[in-house]
Amino acid sequence: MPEATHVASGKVRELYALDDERLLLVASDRISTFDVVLPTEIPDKGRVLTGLSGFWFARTRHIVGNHLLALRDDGRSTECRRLEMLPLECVVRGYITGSGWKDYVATGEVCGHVLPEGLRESERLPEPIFTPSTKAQTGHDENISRDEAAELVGRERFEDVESIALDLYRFAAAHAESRGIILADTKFELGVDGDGALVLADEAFTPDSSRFWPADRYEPGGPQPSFDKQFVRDYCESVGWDKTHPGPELPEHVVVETRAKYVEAFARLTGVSFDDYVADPDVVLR
Ligand code: PZK
Repeated sequence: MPEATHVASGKVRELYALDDERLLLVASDRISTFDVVLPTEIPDKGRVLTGLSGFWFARTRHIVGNHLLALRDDGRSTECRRLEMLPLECVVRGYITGSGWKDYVATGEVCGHVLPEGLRESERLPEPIFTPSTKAQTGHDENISRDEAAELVGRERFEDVESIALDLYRFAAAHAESRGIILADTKFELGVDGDGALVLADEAFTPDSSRFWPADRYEPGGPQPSFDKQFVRDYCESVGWDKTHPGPELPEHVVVETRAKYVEAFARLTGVSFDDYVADPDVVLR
């Protein structure tokens, strides 16, 4: 195997080129909260997220093809097809929270979708909505209207993207709900392959790219506890951190509890124990 060339760094992931056609996506154990990467890692977080993406790629192929070529034995590295990425983030919201809630409170709309009056924070929407955003190189992605998104990718392409995005969300949200997890919203990236076909890339329906809420604690009318990061957030709030770099070191009990939440989400969603994944990552693809 020739040496891999580093091509990009995300907050918690690295991207390498294997050759002209293939990339290697490596998920680290780093964790970010309030947009800051913390100095303490969560053991196995990268393997949990890589395994979850693999699981969803295998189960959504009837909706759209994806970039996955192979999961490596380390459980955290994905060999994938190199694509031409669309210049937009595909966001689907089934619940009104985060920047969608902010926009709704200010305007009654999110990305041009006029929403019913009187929604409460975190309430389920009558129908999931596609709310694309721009890819910010630094800082926050910016929500854009469907018309602006259509200009970025072309009208016909836009309609395919929106329809695929909504189908993917509906499929994953129904599966998660049957396992006691609300998939409040999700963000993913699509690329185009050499034949001009749309392809699901990057990570898919992981806790880093989606909001997972425990269904048994769902209470609209305010922000919801996060399935995976709530211990981290609560600890960071308890020490009075000002949410600027650098974040606080996490104590061992917060690391242990948070790792357990990731492993629990993995097992609930995939039906596979995390130990079985570690022994053979391909188990999530079958
Ligand atoms: C690609 N990113 C974002 C992710 C980073 C950066 N299959 C693909 N083909 C071409 N480009 C990409 C992908 C994928 N996935 C994804 N940037 C380019 C990203 C992780 C770490 F540094």
